[in-house]
Amino acid sequence: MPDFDYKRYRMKESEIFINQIGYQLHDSKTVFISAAEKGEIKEFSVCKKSDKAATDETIFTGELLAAPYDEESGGGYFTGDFSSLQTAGDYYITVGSKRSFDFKISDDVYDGVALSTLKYFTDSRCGQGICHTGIAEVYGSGEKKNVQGGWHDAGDYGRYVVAGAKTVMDLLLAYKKCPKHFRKFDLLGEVRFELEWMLQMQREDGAVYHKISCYHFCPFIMPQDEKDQLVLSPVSTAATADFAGCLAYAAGFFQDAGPAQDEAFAKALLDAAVKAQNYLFSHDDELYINPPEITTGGYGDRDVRDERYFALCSLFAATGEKNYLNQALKYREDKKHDKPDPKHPWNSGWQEGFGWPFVSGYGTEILLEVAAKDEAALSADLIAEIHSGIIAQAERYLETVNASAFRYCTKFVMWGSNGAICDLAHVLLMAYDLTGREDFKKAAKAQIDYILGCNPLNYCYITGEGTKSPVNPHHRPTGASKKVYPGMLAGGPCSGLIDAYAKQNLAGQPPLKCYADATPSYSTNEVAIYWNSAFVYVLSRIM
Ligand SMILES: [Ca+2]
Ligand SMILES: [Zn+2]
Repeated sequence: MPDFDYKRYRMKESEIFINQIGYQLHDSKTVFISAAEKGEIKEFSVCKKSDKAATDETIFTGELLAAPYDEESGGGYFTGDFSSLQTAGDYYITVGSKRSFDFKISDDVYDGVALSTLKYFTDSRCGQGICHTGIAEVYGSGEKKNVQGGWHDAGDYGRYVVAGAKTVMDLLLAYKKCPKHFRKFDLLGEVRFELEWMLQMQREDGAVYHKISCYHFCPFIMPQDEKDQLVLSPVSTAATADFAGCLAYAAGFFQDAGPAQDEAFAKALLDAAVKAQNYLFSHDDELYINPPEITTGGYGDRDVRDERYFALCSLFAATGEKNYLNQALKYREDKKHDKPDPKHPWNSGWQEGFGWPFVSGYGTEILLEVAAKDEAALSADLIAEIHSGIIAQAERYLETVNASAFRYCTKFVMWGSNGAICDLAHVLLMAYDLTGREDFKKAAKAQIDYILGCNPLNYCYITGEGTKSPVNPHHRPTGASKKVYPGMLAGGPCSGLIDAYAKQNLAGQPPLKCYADATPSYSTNEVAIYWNSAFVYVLSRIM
C-alpha cells in the first residue's frame, strides 16, 4: 500500500500536534509543537473555520511554553493551553505560517471513535460458518474437539484465552461504569460471543486449554482461506484462572438482576468458573510454553499469582464464600514481599495491573464493587490498604505525566505501548473514583489525547480516524483485502526494535518515534483485541 498521501489534504504536515478528533467542551486542551517548527515565535492561535478560508477567524491566542524534557520524546517541545476555549465548532491551530490538522470542539466529538473501536470486535469474529470451522486436534492426546467462535486475537487468527479474558474484563468494566455509552452497540451481545467460545475451551476436569490456533501463523490471507489443521494447546494455570475470574464476573450480567437476563447462561458461566477454580485448588502452577510443533503466539506468563488472585476475588464476589477471599489475600500478601526488581519495576511487589500478564487490577476492581455494595464484606484494614495502594500507584504515574513533554504516563515504551498506557490510565481512573481528584482523570484523558494525535509522530493511532492514521497495520484481513479495517488501535512505538523492519528503519530514534506504519513491523503496527478494549475502557470513562 502507498505511504500516507498528504496531498490529499492539500497541506504539508506541520509539527504541530493536537488531538485530531478533537475535544469535549470542558476538556483540558493542549497543543504541542516542536522547537524547530516554533522557531522564534512565542504565540499560537486557534482559528475557527468558516465556509470560506478567507473568512476563518482567529478567536484565541496563547503563549507557547517549554515542555519538560524527557528521554521518551527526545525533548525540544513546546506547549500551549487553550482549555478556556469552550465553544463548539471546527478549528485548527496556527503558529506563524504553520498550521495544524483540523479538529472539532463538541461534546459528542468521541461518539464516532467509540463506535468504530467497538465494531472492530464484530469484524474480528471467528467461525459463524465462514472461517476456522474445522475440528481441532487436542495437542498430544490423539483426541479431537469441536471449538467454534471467539474473536481473532490480533493481526493473526489465533484465539487465546488469556488475551480474550483480559479483553472481556475491560469491556464489562466499561459497561458496568458507563452503561449509557453503549446504547448504540450491543456490548453484552458482543461479549457473549466471546464467552460462548471460552466455555468450549474448558476440559472435562475443569482445566482450560491455553489457546486454539493452527500450528503456525499463515501468510497474509483472509481468515476463510486459512485451512490448516487447528490445534488446542495444552492447558495452563493462567488460562484456567483468567477463565474462572472472567466467567464468574460475567455471570452477574446475565443473572435475573443483570442487564442481559439469561439465567441458564449465567449458571453455565458460574458453574464453569467454579469447576475451573476447583481444578486450580488441586493443581500446582502449569506455566505455558509453546510445544515445539506450535509456533503461534505464546502468551506465556512466569508469575500466575495475580491470575489466581483475580479468579478467587471474582468467585468470592459471585458466591459470597469467604474462603475464596481468604485464599485470594494470601497471593496478595505473598507478592507484596517480592524483592524490588529494577529491571521489571511494573511487576515488583503488589501493584494493580490490567495487562494480559498482569491481571491483579481486575480482582481488585471486583473487590471494590463488593465493598461498595456491602461495607462489612471486607475488613476496614483491607479497604484502607487497597485505597492507599491504588492512590500511591496513581501518584507515581501522575509524576511521570507531569515530567513528560506529551504528558505520557510511563518511562517504558514497550511492545503494545498504546494499549499499555490505557491499562495504566485505568489505574489513574481507579484513583479518581476513590478520591474525585481531577488531576488523576486529566492524566488519564491525556493518554487518549496522545493516542489521537498529541504525539511526536503526529499519528492518530486508530485506523480510519483523525487526519493521519495508520494505513498499513499488521493485520491479515487488511493486508489480504487491501482495505484498511477501521477502528483498530495500532500497538504503537516500541523502543526495543524487535522486528526486522523496526531494526532497519528506526535505529537511533527516541522511544516515542520508534513506530512505523509498515505491514511487516509487527512489534509497532500490529493490532489486538486487548489493546482496543483497553482504549474502549478509558475512552468510555472520559466521555
Ligand atoms: Ca501474571
Ligand atoms: Zn476464524
